[in-house]
Amino acid sequence: MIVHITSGKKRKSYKMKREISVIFIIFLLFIVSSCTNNEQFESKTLTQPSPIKELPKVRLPESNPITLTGKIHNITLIATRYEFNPSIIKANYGDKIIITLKSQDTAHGFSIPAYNLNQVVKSKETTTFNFIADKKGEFPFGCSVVCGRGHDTMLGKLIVE
Ligand SMILES: [Cu+2]
Repeated sequence: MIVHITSGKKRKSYKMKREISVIFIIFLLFIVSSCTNNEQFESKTLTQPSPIKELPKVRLPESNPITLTGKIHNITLIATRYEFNPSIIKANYGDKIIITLKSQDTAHGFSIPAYNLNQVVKSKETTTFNFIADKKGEFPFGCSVVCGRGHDTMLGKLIVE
């Protein structure tokens, strides 16, 4: 093909043109291949469920990180107008508390809002329930059934250390 080209200048310009065209072809090939890759990727995502990505290693808070002590407090709690006896319940963090709530007169309730606990005992009946002392601190409890004039003063305290 370069038979008729005689001058060095012409040969040089031809060489340059050839180089440019080669670069251009490579560039075209690159574009075409990247386009076809994209198409393949798109069709993959349309027809196949995306592969499950490994979740980032975030340390989630444990749902119940409390270590149980194994200790059980069996408490008989007498409810009368207008007091609980005992009015103070002490436990250590992680203890289990079993309360036998006895009404000696009318219906009463035993409510610890901080523990989201509310148990009602019918007139002169007994009810038993339990919970884990999984919050540290001092938590007031009170009667949750309006039992008379002094109902609002029918209070006690749970102390978890
Ligand atoms: Cu009451």
